[in-house]
Amino acid sequence: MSYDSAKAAFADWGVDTETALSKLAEIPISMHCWQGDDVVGFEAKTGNSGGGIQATGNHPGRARTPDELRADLEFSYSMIPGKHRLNLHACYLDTDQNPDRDEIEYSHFAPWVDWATDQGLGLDFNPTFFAHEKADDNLTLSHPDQGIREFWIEHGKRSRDIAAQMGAALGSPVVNNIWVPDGYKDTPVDRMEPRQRLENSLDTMMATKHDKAQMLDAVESKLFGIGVEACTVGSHEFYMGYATRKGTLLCLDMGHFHPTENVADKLSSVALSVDEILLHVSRPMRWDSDHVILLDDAILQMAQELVSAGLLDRTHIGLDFFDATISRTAAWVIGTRNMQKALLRALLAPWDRLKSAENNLDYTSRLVVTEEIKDLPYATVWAEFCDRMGVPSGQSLISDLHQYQAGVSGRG
Ligand code: RNT
Ligand code: ZN
Repeated sequence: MSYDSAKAAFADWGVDTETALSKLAEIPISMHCWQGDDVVGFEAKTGNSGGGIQATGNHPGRARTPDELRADLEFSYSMIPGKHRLNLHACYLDTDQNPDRDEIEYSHFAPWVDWATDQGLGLDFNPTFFAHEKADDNLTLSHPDQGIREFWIEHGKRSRDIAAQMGAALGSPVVNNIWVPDGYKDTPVDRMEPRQRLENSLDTMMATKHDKAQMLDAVESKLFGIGVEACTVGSHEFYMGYATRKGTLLCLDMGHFHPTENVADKLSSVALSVDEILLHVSRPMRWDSDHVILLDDAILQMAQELVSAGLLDRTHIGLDFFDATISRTAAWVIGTRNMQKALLRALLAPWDRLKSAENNLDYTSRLVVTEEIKDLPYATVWAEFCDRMGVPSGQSLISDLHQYQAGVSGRG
């Protein structure tokens, strides 16, 4: 089908494909660096990988150095339409020095900023509160030992400073997202004191105010992790309250809730209490397994909520998955494109008509429309978008992905 025919098919439903395409071109996706190397990073490690997050698989081609990771990223972005962002973790520093987490400085990340400037990418950042001997108890900012808390507070402060300097250099605010693995394997007798300690540590860490044009604080909750099944200190209620009271962003990770919860449903509620939202778009399978995101109902509903509730302007879309059983660059490309495809579908829906049917309690018409529009030629509009942005779509994508993977599979 030609694009013009597709355009006419959507126009028949009152939808302008050109408006949808120009909106889609303006939505940056923050791609997570850690899919490229199985969440290992570039420091000399001092602890267990820990934190209950784990990449499984041993597909050849894992990036072992910042240069390899950047090469993989450049290829991946060249397969993804539009201009996007890179989400870095503090353990991905690029330096010959070996600073401990409480010694990191902006200079250790300057090569990333130079590269991002060169590539026209925005950056986001995360302090790394795992994979370190001082996190081996699965307690960091809420640890009963004051010295350990102070170590991690210092790491968090430095991360915020680094993020702010990155934002200043790039002229685009860097979201600095705080996730700590803190929790208990077995049922704790005291849940209050750890939560008070976490709150106090966060307050100390974030005492210095930064210009919102440079850096935005975000906090990420979690239900449970491997090794912290009984209690996570930074639960959803903890951070929902914290973000509301303190004015930070709230990060909703799609793998961090009960499996039957609909994370898309949370957006409109959260948006009434916090100014801005950070998403970690992910695909949990039975647990927080971080599978590559598909164009499935969960992702489609997320995109629909962002569009129908008018939340695109105050939601930062980040990805969080890691699969080491397939080509890591393909994982990035497929997952990021799926997020964009979901957004495109949402942008191509006849919202006025649907909302009007709903408000008139005409749920029959609503259902007819939601089901009939599933047959519209989304693929043709997506192919047009890829074409205009100079990236492949359809079967030609396969050979490009395979060819790149073949070139990196010899890495040791
Ligand atoms: C862990 C959180 C967190 C991490 C990254 C690496 O459960 O989802 O976002 O995946 O910080
Ligand atoms: Zn996450």
